[in-house]
Amino acid sequence: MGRERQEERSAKDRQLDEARWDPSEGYLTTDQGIRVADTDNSLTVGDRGPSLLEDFHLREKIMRFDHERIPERVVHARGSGAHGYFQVYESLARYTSAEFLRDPSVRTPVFVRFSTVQGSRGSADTPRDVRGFATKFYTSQGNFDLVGNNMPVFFIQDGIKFPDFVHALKPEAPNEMPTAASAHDTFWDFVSLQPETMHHVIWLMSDRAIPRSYRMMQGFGVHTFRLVNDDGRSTFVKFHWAPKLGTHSLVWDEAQKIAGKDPDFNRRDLWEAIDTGQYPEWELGLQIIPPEREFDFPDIDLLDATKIVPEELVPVTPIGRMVLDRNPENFFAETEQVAFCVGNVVPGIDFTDDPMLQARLFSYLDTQLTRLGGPNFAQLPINRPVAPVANHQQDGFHQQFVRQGVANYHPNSTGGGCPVVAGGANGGFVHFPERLDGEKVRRRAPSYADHYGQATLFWNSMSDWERRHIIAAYRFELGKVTRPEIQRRSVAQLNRVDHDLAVAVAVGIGVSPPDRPEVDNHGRRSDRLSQATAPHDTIATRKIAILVADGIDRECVTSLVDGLVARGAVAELLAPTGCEVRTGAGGLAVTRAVTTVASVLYDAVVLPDGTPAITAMRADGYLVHFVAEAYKHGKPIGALGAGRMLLEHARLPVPEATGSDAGMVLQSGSGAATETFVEAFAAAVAAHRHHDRPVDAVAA
Ligand code: HDE
Repeated sequence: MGRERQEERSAKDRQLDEARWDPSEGYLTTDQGIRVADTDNSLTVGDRGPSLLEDFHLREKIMRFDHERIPERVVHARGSGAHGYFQVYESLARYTSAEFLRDPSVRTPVFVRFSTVQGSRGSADTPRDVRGFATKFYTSQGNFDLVGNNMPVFFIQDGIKFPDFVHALKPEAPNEMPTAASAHDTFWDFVSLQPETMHHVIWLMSDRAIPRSYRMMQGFGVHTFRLVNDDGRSTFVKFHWAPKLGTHSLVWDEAQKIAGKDPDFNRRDLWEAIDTGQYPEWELGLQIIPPEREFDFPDIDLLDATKIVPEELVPVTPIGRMVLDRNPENFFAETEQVAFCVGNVVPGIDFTDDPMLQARLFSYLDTQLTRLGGPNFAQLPINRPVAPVANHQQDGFHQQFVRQGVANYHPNSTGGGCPVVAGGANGGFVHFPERLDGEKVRRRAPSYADHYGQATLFWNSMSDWERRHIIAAYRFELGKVTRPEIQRRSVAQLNRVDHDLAVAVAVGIGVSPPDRPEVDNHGRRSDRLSQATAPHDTIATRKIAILVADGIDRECVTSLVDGLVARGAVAELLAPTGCEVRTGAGGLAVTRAVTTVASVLYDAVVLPDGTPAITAMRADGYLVHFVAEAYKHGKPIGALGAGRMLLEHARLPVPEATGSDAGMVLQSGSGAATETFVEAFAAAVAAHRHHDRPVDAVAA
């Protein structure tokens, strides 16, 4: 059976192969297959006369162009996708009858789409925002969609509030501003009036909202789901994706500048990593909660999407690995047309009564009708399951198949009774027979009442620098709010999360600070919430700028490149122009002119030895700014030999001679980079950012 299922991946590939259309050969034709003799000139009466209606090629070409756009997603409009596979480590048969979670030999094909939430399809990649992390598993039993985010909670507890929340978050109605930003009145008005948002808002104000890369962020299913095994036993689970490269962020000043320098920053990063064979990987983990423990967690209702279950209470069990190894061939056909649906589950995975999850079950199917123009979107190549499809659904806009036979109803005898229903024993989906009893009510459960405790938990769990960033983010966002009453109300809400936080934010935005705590901080923390506790052990795929100019020391540069590339980093030589630079030992090719990029697009910078080169760089404002800005953003900076002169010129605090301090790594003397230097510099890059510097881009 395992061998057969190895075929699933190639089955999906074959589907996509069949859909592949290559118009790059042969004659140009109309949509009707008629060869076109001239596509550059309309049919006119005489050289300068009016165009003729009978010009079918003109009419068709313009008509098709006029209708190229489809409605963008209501939320998560800006996204980037990739193909790959998922493989479970060992059978989870004791928890689930889902085949793809029971057979470790199976590589289940997946398509993942990452996204921002607020901005339109053409908006930049790096606003302060939640990131979507949606995965479609094409399993042998049908499609399973895990439509998650990079934060483990959501703003609201009941899906009926989603339209209100999204209206408040999106650009404001009169002027469609601001694009891709929550820093405006209606968002803060809503969240300050709806305290259940407090927990997610503090995540949004943290560095999680500005991931360095889609490849370096966690993913969460958010809701509690059920796994159901062959015996019908249900187990509650929460899904967690952990990136192999660690969880890393940008700093806010940098994120804003990237939005101008390279609005496609995260999209390009994902594309290039896959294109160069550095395939991103995540480990899928589960928090596994047996049904008898459902009510074991004080202040946490498992059905409340604004709450986490801290990993100290329920650890994450790793269950499998996902690798993304193929870029889409056509953005529109794949990334834009992919239709995720929370309701796509396979036997062995089931829902809970979380009212957010329940509302989503309706919304994701419904929204595609408008976005993809009718009910046949599951037939699109990117959405088609690898499992066979057979039913009595028919017709509708854009039907792709020519249905055979007369039996389009059930029961039938005209088609021999087919297709037949499966029943549980034959793999039919049987809903978990949850026992329910209750009155119809419109009422929020009392077990959902604590709106602040986990926001406080998050705040308590942060390192000093993470707290500084959070304060700066609140100050930035609320500083942009124009109505003082919204600012004051927001500070009052924060005073229920943590008094010091509220005071720091109030002072920053010019609101009178609260004089005493509204509630006492409970003092609890969960260390896994801090990015400072995440592993920092690799420099794989980090982009390192090596600044060069005429007169740079060739041996120094090549030893650096070799040492960094050997550790998996991407080293680029940036020079004042795109021409090769002169060295004592011949010309040296450069990657690109520094003026086409900026320090914000790199993880670290190195200044190799070479007195003539460094002397010239000191007179180049672009290069001096490059280094100073990298310093301000906490990035590792390496300097060898004469390289330190540029740091001194930029008035940066430089460690004495050889050594390293707060991510500044120096090697004195001339010649090749030593192993000791490369090792120390790599360690500084692996640490990601150095927020312990006297000059901080986000001092709050
Ligand atoms: Fe979504 N959400 N959502 N959402 N969501 C959509 O579906 C919705 C929620 C998430 O890359 C829409 O196909 C409601 C939570 C992602 O294509 C829409 C509610 C989480 C994506 C929709 C939520 C998400 C969407 C827009 C409250 C994290 C992008 C286009 C009940 C667990 C999927 C579409 C992609 C997209 C509705 C809340 C994640 C309108 C009603 C919670 C990653 O159907």
